[in-house]
Amino acid sequence: MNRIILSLLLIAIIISSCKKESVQHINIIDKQKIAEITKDGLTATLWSDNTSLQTGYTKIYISLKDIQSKEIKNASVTYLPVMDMVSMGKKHSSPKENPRYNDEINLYEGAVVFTMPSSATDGWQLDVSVNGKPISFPLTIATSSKKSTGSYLGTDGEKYVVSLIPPAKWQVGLNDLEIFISKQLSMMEFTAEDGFTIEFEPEMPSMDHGSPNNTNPISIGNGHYKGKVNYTMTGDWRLHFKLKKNNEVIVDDAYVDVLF
Ligand SMILES: [Cu+2]
Repeated sequence: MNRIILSLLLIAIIISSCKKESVQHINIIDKQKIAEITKDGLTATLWSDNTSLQTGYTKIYISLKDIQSKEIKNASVTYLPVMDMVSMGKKHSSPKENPRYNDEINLYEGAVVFTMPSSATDGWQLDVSVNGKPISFPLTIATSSKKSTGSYLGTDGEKYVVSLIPPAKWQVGLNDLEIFISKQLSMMEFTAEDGFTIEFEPEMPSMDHGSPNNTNPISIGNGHYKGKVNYTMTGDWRLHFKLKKNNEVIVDDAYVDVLF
């Protein structure tokens, strides 16, 4: 009798531990679905980290399925963000990073810097090319509560877009700081810009002080620059970036605002 109870108990333990394991193996996508289009047997789904898209540097993920609902992981995918400014009779693009397949999340991962919000008349679309086939997603872009990107005319006559890459979370003390710099080549073309040295200064405008022990962002390639910001308290912070080339100031004060 005792043996039967013991073996039943053992079986129960095995079953429950098996259950636990299978639950852990389920791949949960913690992304929000933005839009989905099926065209010529291809289903393309856009995903984001947030429920709504806002101005600033924004990760945009995409998943692709064929007509048999099989994941397509090896397509060549590009993004072209387009804003149609009907009120001014012109179209323009914005900085972007073409998506690449990320095995850890089973999604293609790219980014777009939305430089302005949608309005009643002017709207954004994301033109996606999958192995040369075009799919166009209309998007609504809200205004970010804090300025997280800006366009600046450099002393070299070039136009630059400087954007904060939002971290998952800010904390009091030292934080990783990453920004993305692009040069505007034309209304429709932007390119990542690596050649700057950057002087960085955080400021608390409401209290008229900065903070010590910050690290200037340095180029890590593809227009990305990485440094450290030291927040001595929570509240409103303004991050000032002076962009230099060959010791010459190109942009005196590119800045973004942070509240946490
Ligand atoms: Cu616009």
